[in-house]
Amino acid sequence: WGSLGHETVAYVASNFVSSDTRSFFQTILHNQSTSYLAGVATWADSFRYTATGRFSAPFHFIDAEDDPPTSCGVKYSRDCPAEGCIVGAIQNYTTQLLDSDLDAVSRNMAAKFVIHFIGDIHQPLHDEHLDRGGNSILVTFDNVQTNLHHVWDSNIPEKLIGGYSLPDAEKWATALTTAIKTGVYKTDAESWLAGSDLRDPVSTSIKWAEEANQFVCQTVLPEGKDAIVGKELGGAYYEAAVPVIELQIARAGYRLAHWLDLIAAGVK
Ligand code: DCM
Ligand code: DCM
Ligand code: DCM
Ligand code: ZN
Ligand code: ZN
Repeated sequence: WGSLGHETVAYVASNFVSSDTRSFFQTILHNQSTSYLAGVATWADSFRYTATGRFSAPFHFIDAEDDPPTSCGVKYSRDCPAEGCIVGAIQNYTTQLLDSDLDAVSRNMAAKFVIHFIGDIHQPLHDEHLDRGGNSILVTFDNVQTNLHHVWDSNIPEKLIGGYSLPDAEKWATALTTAIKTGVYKTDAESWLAGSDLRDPVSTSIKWAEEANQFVCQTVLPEGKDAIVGKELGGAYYEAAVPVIELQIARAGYRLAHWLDLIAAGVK
């Protein structure tokens, strides 16, 4: 996701964490404000472009070697290479956070990675190998040239909300929070947490990746790549993608809150 998506996921999570969890992460992140999660949600995207952060570039995605739209699916053993992937990164940085002996600098970095990667794993094209997660599929969006990955990361969310500032993210998160508590997601939200097991972050997060990857076949490329190359995606394509993006941002935020609650309660 772009900054709007990541910051919205973080604000949704802030709305659901327990007060102990809030204090725990406000201390780790040295930020006592209500934006303590949103304020660091995009840090990992800047870090990966630095010399010291280069190692973390593969941690933002898992390149599922499936065959959309005929066949979608993610397999950890097949799709997570030695250099790492988003599922392995969630496992590693979650485990680090659970170690009470971890130094403050590493703890701060691990928290920022977990906050960011639980967002990215819910973006369908972060769970797809085809054309580098859609980065090589050139399209137009409202007459501007871009690529399919960027359309899902940023163009669609920003057209929906009308901006990408921190207050825009907070406003979107307020709407999604209401939808989870009393609206369209109320009946499903509890089921989003089924399978979240702090003792097994790989099987937990591979399920999130698998679920998002199914949207590659259903919504991202329902008629295959050739049907969208060079096409304008700001119309009917946008309309079909919006409900999937709203659902995935809501799920990411709600799951992040629960995961942070489990971590804060589980530090030994
Ligand atoms: N980005 C950045 N610095 C760059 C290039 C991109 O901060 N030099 C940001 C823009 C998007 C995000 O990275 O918000 C996209 O990241 P990804 O698609 O890898 O998740
Ligand atoms: N950004 C975004 N959507 C845009 C433009 C920028 O999410 N339409 C993000 C990408 C960078 C940050 O905002 O992470 C700063 O962008 P810039 O360097 O373009 O000011
Ligand atoms: N990306 C992805 N899958 C890949 C390669 C990249 O999901 N196989 C993501 C990471 C960034 C965006 O696409 O969010 C752009 O990546 P880069 O700047 O590395 O081209
Ligand atoms: Zn992306
Ligand atoms: Zn990222």
